[in-house]
Amino acid sequence: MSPDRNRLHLAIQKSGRLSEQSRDLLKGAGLKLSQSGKNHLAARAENFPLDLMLVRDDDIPTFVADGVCELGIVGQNVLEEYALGQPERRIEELLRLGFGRCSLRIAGPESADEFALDRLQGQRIATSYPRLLGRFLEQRGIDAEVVTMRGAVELAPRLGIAGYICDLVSTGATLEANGLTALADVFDSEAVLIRTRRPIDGAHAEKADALLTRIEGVIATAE
Ligand code: PRT
Ligand code: ZN
Repeated sequence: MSPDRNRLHLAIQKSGRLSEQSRDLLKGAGLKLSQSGKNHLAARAENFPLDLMLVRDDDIPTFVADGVCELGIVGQNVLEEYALGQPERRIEELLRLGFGRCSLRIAGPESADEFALDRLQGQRIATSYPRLLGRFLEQRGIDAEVVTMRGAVELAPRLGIAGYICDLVSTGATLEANGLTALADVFDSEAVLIRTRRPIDGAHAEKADALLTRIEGVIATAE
């Protein structure tokens, strides 16, 4: 997957909650996309000098920060969790895209009216977003232990790993199915278009601006 430097590169999620809407957005912007590359790790716009890199969403900030891809589409949750671990901001958020909306919430087995943030003092909270949760707790002076899990966070209370969880919620069905209630909002998120802060050379910068204008047009009509 060595990038063709004559073309612009945009990283999107290969398969998952953001994939289809990311592709639909680009098609809406008039791009004709074709599969290419082994294992479908890349796709090409036939009518615009743009290659898509199809990757795991967690890798998108790294690709864009390093300038391997000039642009990317990713959830603000993944972007901010990444950025909190970096000393310098190497990614610029260009545009909110209006899909992939969700909230990172603290949830637990009690009801919301029994709950106050102070109850988290000294507790264990399981999450895949340790930096976002850590910032939230620190800003509120709560001393709790953050337990990092890669997935299946909603099982942590039942397994006795942690008393509370901090996970993404959209419909709330997963929390309900696990006997958990949302208790506090940590971070609201949607998909965003991002751009590297590394210098993009002249011709590429013009292409990136042209693409941004097209995408802005799609978003403006959808609003
Ligand atoms: O393989 P890859 O690493 O690329 O994908 P992934 O499994 O890490 O991510 P994926 O496809 O699940 O989510 C991609 C992005 O979609 C997230 O980073 C968010 O920006 C956004 N998004 C929007 C969500 C949700 N809604 C969401 N509900 N991501 C995850 N969930 C999960 C949540 O973690 C929980 O398990 O869905 C469950 C809760 O959903 P409800 O509807 O039951 O509340
Ligand atoms: Zn992921």
